[in-house]
Amino acid sequence: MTLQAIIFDLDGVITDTAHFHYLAWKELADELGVPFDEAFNEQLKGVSRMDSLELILERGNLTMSAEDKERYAAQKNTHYVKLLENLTPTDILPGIAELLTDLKERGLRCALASVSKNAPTVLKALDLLDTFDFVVDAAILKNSKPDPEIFVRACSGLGISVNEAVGIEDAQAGIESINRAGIISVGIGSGLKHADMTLAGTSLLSLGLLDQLYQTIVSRETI
Ligand code: B16
Ligand code: MG
Repeated sequence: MTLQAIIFDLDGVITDTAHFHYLAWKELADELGVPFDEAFNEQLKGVSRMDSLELILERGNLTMSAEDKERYAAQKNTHYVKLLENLTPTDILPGIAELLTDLKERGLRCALASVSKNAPTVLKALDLLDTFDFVVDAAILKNSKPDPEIFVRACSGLGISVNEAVGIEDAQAGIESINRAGIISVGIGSGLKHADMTLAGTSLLSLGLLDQLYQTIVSRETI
């Protein structure tokens, strides 16, 4: 078996929009009087907009009508989209452009597995819209990460099986999603559990390293 594709998370792997999500949620949480910090924000990574709002309301012991939830979620999104206006290709995280070029040259494919409905806007701002062979449509997802749905869909979209890919994520929910899909997982950042390999930052990523990880795990499993 050989490695056929790399599946990327967006926020925190391709670019640091994770910080923009943080700023937009923080402003809303402050308005609602709900304590909000980086540690709590970790729980929102890879979680859909509405599920994120539910977690914030739960933390503040707040209840509100479905109508108000829609309004607050839209308010957060307007702020987030405003922050995206500053995004340019220089915001692609270190090592990612090189990795994308290398995998194309080697004939491998790549997919994007982001639960963000703004993913196409972000890719456009980064000038990466045509780079990905398949982008999972966040609008049709039934479940946020850590459910494996998004990574399974990414493999189906590429026409490969889950044991022919490596997935890269910066959030714990994302690592769980990759693992539950049966895909080899690479974590970016600190404090991540259960990843097959963890790197401190995207600059440490290389196709050689991912291929080596893949070969090591596949050969171990076929013994
Ligand atoms: P939107 P990912 C996720 O993207 C973010 O990590 C998460 O913080 C955000 O709430 C979610 O997208 C939904 O984003 O509000 O833009 O639809 O990590 O899966 O790339
Ligand atoms: Mg992420």
